[in-house]
Amino acid sequence: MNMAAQGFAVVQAFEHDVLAGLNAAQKTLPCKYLYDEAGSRLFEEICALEDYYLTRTEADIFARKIDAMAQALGPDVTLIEPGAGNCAKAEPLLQAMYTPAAYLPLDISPEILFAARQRIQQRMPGLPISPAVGDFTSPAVWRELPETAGRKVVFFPGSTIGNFTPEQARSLLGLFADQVQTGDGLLLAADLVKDSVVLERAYHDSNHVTEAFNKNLLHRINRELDGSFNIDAFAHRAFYHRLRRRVEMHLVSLKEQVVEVCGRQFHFAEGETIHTENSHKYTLATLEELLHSTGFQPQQYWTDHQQHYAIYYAEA
Ligand code: AVJ
Repeated sequence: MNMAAQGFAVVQAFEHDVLAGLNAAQKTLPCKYLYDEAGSRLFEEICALEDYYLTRTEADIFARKIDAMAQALGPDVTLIEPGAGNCAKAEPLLQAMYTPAAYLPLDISPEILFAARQRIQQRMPGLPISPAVGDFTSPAVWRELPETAGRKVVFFPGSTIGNFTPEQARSLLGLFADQVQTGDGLLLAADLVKDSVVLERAYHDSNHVTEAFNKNLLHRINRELDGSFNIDAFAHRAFYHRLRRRVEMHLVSLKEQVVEVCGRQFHFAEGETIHTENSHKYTLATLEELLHSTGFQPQQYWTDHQQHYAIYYAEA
């Protein structure tokens, strides 16, 4: 697909998904649409918040254990990273790895991806880097990656797996498993179940950045799909659902109202919500179960002293 056709397909998918989501009994918007340019910037702001422990906890584990991880991965490995973004996490790992064979980052945002490629290429001139642009949940984008000899490791940090329901997570790891051979690896990070106060504070921060991040989706619909959302008539809500082991993010309608999107009308009762994101939490046991169910054998894991967060290395 050329860039213009791709852009058109992306707009159509957004329109289709938003209309379908707002027509559902429980109104829902797919969380991947939170990450447009403004949303990605807000998410970066979230990552630096005191209340949002995930990013710094993960960074701390990487900082302390990067050599052990590189050793577990082994020599001459091709590192494949779905949702790589600015590739900031892969860079120190590639530096610590023994003669990495290649780096294949995948992301929906070409600008960020190609800027990152240039940065890493400068610092590691001998490393072959082949970025692919697209949605990593779609098998098509994986077919764009070049064939490589030798072992491969899929690198999936950031607790991105948390955005997927257990069923979706199984099919995503199944898709990863389809890309690798026996003995190849998966380095997977996930946020762990913990005190609900800590969890809820991370998604309802006192700086209101997560609120802005959530509401940005309504701004985006107004802009791109001719929407009439009155942003102030919705509130940000985030709560930990103990049985589903996930933080759910919603936008709550503060009054009865009708909103137009793409010329269609949607009715909101007072208190009705749009479910915008899930952030699933794992225990070491449920994470290992997920890995096993998709054909990966857990080899080793690393965690912080509070066991807030875990990074697993598993092999197919
Ligand atoms: C990008 C999925 C890891 O679930 O913690 C953060 C997204 N949403 N605050 C997470 C998010 C609101 C984040 N992940």
